[in-house]
This record gives sequence, structure tokens and C-alpha cells, in this order.
Amino acid sequence: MRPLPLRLIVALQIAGMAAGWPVVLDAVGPGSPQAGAAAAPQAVVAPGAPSLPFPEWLAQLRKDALEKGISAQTVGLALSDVEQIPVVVQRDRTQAERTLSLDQYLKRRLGRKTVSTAREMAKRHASLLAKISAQYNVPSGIIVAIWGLESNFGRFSGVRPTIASLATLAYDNRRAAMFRDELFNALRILDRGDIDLARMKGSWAGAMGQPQFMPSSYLEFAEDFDRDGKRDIWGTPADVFASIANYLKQHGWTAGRGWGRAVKLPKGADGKIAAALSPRGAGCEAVRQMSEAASLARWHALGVRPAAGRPLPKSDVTASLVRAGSRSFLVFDNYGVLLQYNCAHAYALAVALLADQIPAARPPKKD
Ligand SMILES: [Ca+2]
Repeated sequence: MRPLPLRLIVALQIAGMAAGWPVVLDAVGPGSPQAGAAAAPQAVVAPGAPSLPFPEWLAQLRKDALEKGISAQTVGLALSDVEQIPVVVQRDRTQAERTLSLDQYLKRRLGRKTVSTAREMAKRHASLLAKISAQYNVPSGIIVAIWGLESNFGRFSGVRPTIASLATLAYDNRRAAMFRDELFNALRILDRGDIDLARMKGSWAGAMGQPQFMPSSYLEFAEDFDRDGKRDIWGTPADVFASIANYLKQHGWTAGRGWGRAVKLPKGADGKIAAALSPRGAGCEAVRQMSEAASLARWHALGVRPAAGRPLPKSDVTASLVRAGSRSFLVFDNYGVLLQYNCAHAYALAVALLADQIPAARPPKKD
């Protein structure tokens, strides 16, 4: 049996590091084909040459879109003058990366300024967040933390035109089928009138708006919370927060359970734990690295104790161990929901640890 993964290496794009937020965020998002900021270095597959010249390929795409029921108006508007964006393919191929330890990564992403901005934003939107949190049964702190990490609290959600980015990646051979599907999904969104072509922007890899939803996630999980008929994840806070909350709710967030706790392990615990519990072995990479779930009583028997403060809850919840750099965590099922937003421990822990520092939103008191 292999010991639990002892060290998680986090790859960060160099440009993203330099810019602080924006480029890191560029590729992060639920369902995003790039795990973005937290992606493990990825093998680059040399693509074959596209079989058709781009204009002919585009003509065929227009035909296919019409056959899929997308309106002639949308096809004409969105697919007439599309040009490839060379930098998109470049980003997809080269993904300049360097590795940071998870400790370094968390330190960078959870600086004092981020925490204070998160608290300020939670206060500013308290009334709305309280309402959404109650309706979807997702903590407001988690919503704010995801929003903050995905778009720097709404300040940056990507400048790439989504249709052109997806067309570029669909024409490229590396993952053509997946991006072609997402392109059709993006056209469906335009067809519904949720957003104008000019405002449909996001990351180079197609993740859109402040929650950084891929078009397929948008179609499934975006919400029109302010009921103006448009699911505006680009500029309407009510829709942005409710869409994030809905994504988590639909992926099984359980109210009142929290995400997990920082723990400390006794000396020499690794061998004992590795012998007792295997890594999960299935799911996305970050999930595979987690231990099997076990009862808190079992963890207690293995010598695992809370790192500080609150004791482990006395309940029948099960937890998995996540080893992250110098730190260890026992995580509950809700942590797995965060991994579904973006399957990387660096991301899920950043969200969880930021959320822990944001007081729950309460509606303002009425006089
Ligand atoms: Ca709306």
C-alpha cells in the first residue's frame, strides 16, 4: 500500500504570479478544462495539423450549429467574423509553470489584503448574501471566498471573447471535441439572450464571468436571482452569488456540516495511517490523493488531533485526511464539493481557509 501523498506541488503560471490575480484566474473554473492556478504540470500533446483551413472549418461549424437548432441570427452574428486568437493556443500549449509548495501558494493567495477585502465585501453585500445563503443552504463565507478567488471579488473575470477563444480551441486538435461542445453551449447561451456577444467574455479557456463557469456549467447551474430574465454572471452580484451557491447546492453541499478542520498528526503516524487507510484511487486527481473516509473516532484512535482550538466534533460524520505541505486537514463531504468546483487541493483549501475568516452574513437589522 502506498503511503498517503505527503506533498502536494502546486503549479502556478508565472505570469499569474507576477500579476497577483488575473492570469492565475484566467483558467480556473468549474468544469474548466484547465485546472488553472492549481493545475499539476500537464504533458503537452503535440497536435496534428487541422484537417481543414480555418475558413472552411468555420463554414462547416456554422452548418453544424444550425443543425443543432441554434438560430440563424445567432450563428450569423457570432460565427461570421470569428478569428483565431493565437495566444489562446499558445497558452494551451505552453502553460508556463513553476511549482510552489502548497504552503507558499496559500500564503500568496490568502494575504492580509485578500482577507480584509473578503470581509469588506461580505459586509457590503450582507443583505443579499444572507438571502442567498438561506435559500440555497450554502454559507455566505464560502460564496464570497469562491467569488474572491475566481474573480478577485468581481474585479477581473477575463477579457477574452468566449466564442473566439472556444473556436480557436475547437479548431486546434488537442481537445477539439470538448471545446466544440462548449462552443455550441456558448451559442445556446447567446440564443437565450442571457448576454450579448460583446459582453460574453472570460478566460482564454472559455470559463466565463465572475464564477468562471464553462458554458456547460452555465447552462446547468447559472441563476437569475434578481429575476430580470437574464442570468448575468458577468455583472449582476445577485446572479453571480446565486449561481455559485446553486453550483455547490447541486453538487451536494450539506448545510451545517462545515468543510473540515486543521489537524496535527502524532510523530510516526504516517506509516500507521497508510497501513490503515488507502488513498481513494478514483475520481479526479485531487480526490484520488485523499484517504478513504473514516469516522472521527477512528481518526482519534490513530492519534489525529485538532491543530488548535475547537475539538473534533463528536458526530457520526466521516472524514478524509488531506496532507498539504506542512499542514494536515481532516475534511468532510463538503470539501469534496469544493473540489468539484475546481479539482485541486490548493484551490479547495484556499476557499475553505478564506471562508473561515469571513463572518456569516446577516441581514441588516431593521429599526
Ligand atoms: Ca438576472
